Order: sequence, then C-alpha cells, then structure tokens
Amino acid sequence: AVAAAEPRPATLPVARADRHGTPLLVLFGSNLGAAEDLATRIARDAGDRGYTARTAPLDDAAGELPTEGAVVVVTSSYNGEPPDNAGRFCAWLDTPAASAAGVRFTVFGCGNRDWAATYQAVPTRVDAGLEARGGTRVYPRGEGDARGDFDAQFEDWYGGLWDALGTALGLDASATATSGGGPRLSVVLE
Ligand code: FMN
Repeated sequence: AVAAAEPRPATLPVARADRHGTPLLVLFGSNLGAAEDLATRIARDAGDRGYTARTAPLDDAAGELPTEGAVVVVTSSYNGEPPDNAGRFCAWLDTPAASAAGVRFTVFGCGNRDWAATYQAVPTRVDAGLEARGGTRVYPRGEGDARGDFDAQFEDWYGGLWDALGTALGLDASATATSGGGPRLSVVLE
C-alpha cells in the first residue's frame, strides 16, 4: 500500500524544482496602459525564470523601495510630466530625504519623439534620481519611441535584461533560464 501524502494547502503554487525565488518588483508609470502592459510581461517572464515577481504603480513604491532582489521601472511621460500613478513617486525621489541605497534598478521608458523637447523626460528623471539617491543601476536605461519601431527597440533592450539581472544578483545562469518551451512542471521527490 502507498502511504497517503501529507495534505497540502490548496493555494500552494506548483514550483520549478530549481526555483530561486529572488524578489523582482516591476514598477510602472502609465496612463494608457503601454508601460503597464510591458511591466506585466516582464513580471510574467520573471516568474518563468524562477523569480518571485510582482507589479505595482510607481506611486506605491514612494518611500518603499526594496533592497532585496531588484526593481525594474517602466514608465511613460506626458508633456514631460509623470503619468497619473507616478507623480507622487517622482516628487518623493526629488526630496533629499529619499533613499535608494541598496536598491538595484533598471529603467525602460515608453516615449514618443513627437514630444521632442520632453522625449523620455520621466524615465530619464527616474533613472538619474534613483542613482542620485544611492541606487545601483544594474542595466542601462532603455528607450522606446512610439513614433519609430517601438517593439524592436524594446526587444533590443529586453534581450539583455535577464543576463544582467542574474549577474547583478549573483544568480546561477541555469537557475534563471526558461524551460525553453518544454514541459514546465517539475516534481520534487523527497
Ligand atoms: N512621450 C515622451 O517621451 N515625452 C512626452 O513629454 C510625452 N508627452 C505626451 C503627451 C501626450 C498628451 C500623449 C498622448 C503622449 C505623450 N508622450 C510623450 C508619449 C507617451 O509617453 C507614449 O505614447 C507612451 O507609450 C504612453 O504610455 P502609457 O500608455 O503607459 O501611458
């Protein structure tokens, strides 16, 4: 006879056997959804790579930046100003008391060169502000121009993100690899 398994909580997620669980916070500043959609994609892909990822509006992170794992920021600009859910964060980052010490970050900006004078104003401001407040940029800021080939520019930036994050976080390359389209369910036998 086979011994009955221990009952498990119904909410227990099925985990990859090599899941490292490093936290990844993907923050977005977005009015029309483009930056938020990218943040959602990044967080989903992070989960596939063994991270414990979540998304939140930038304003939720004012004064609350995590020093564990890493932070990816995706934000747009509106006439040079922050989107509605990022204004409080940007104002906070401008205050001398704001600290990003110990925060590992990178930024991708959604912009449009039709706004030539303020192209990428907010992503640039957040990227510089995080560094000025003591954060560590672990991957260069990226730019997407909705007037140009936005998708290609994003993919170009995105293509290097995971290796850079893994290196900055001291993660083994095999731990952050995707399962390459094969079966993703692993069973841990104890
Ligand atoms: N892009 C910039 O790079 N700088 C700007 O100052 C800027 N101002 C904008 C103002 C308006 C009214 C609109 C509609 C767009 C502006 N854009 C600007 C482009 C948006 O940032 C871009 O379309 C972005 O993808 C929108 O992202 P979201 O959907 O996440 O809000």
